[in-house]
Amino acid sequence: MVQRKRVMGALVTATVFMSLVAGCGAKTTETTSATTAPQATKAAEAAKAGDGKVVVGFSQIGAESGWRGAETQSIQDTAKADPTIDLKFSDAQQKQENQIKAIRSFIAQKVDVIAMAPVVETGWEAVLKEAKDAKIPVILVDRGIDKKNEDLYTSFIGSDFIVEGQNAAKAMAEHLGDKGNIVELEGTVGASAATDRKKGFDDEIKKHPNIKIVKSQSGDFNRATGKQVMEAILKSPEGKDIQGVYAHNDDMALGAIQAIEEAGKKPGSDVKIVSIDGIKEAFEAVKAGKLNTVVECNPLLGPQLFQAAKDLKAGKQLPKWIKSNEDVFTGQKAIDALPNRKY
Ligand code: GZL
Repeated sequence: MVQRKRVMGALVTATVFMSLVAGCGAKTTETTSATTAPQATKAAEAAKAGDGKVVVGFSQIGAESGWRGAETQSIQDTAKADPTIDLKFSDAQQKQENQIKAIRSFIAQKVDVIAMAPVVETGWEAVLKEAKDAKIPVILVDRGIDKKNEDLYTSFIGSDFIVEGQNAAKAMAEHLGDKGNIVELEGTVGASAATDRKKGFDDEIKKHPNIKIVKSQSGDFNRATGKQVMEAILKSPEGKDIQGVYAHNDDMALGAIQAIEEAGKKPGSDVKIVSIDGIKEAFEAVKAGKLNTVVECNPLLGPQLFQAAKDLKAGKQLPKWIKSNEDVFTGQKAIDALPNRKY
């Protein structure tokens, strides 16, 4: 009788554990009702260990741009295609507090690796210290955090935003014939991608004294917001004499293009446009003569992320920065590349 009770007790424990793990959206193995006590415990243990899989908790910012959607797709598709990966994915809807909650949940689930795209650079110290205390390595994806917290993450997989900004400035100077007034549409305030794209562009454009940034404002990496900001600028005194727009991402550039057209001007000719990301729609806008240069920023980071997670689980060292290779596309080069663009 006691033996039966013990078996039942173990089965209940395993079932409860499995439903908890399943509730977190994890891929779990099915346990059969015929499982006896020792096997039930083994099944529960295996589920906790992710069946020898590499269990990665990823905190995604949200879905603010075409680029972000492409990154999410890459990460989810790569995990789906790889049976050795168990991905726990969380969408923070642009809120840092949701990212912090997700990271705490990953710590509680004892994942092997925590990955995150930090919406802004600051405010991560406490939660990343908790991850460090729990001996769970952290990989930053596509955005960075405060340099003073470099010891709180293992590796950053992403672009050199300063170089992207410099390349955008060089292209803008070329398109403007080295003179003119420009508007800068900045990304999310406090995001490393915005801070560094601004620094790279503004420092480079200083080498062209006849080019003036007459207005610089955040459009939050979002198309609708980018359009609204551009509409307001075009109605302002500074907006009366604009020859160029530099947008920190394609979505804001595409919003600005709409605003410029609605104001009766020709984007791509009256107003030169340079943006960063390289989503397909931006290449199509170049082909339509409405956008002049696209600086590529690679969002297809899924393969690199999961290779890095596997390497960490295998005890390998990672470089502090796994840098993306990127290109700059102007005019015919963009048109020729369009058919092969993957995002
Ligand atoms: C860049 C990434 C930026 C993209 C935007 O790595 O963080 O965030 O440029 C996205 O499109 O919103």
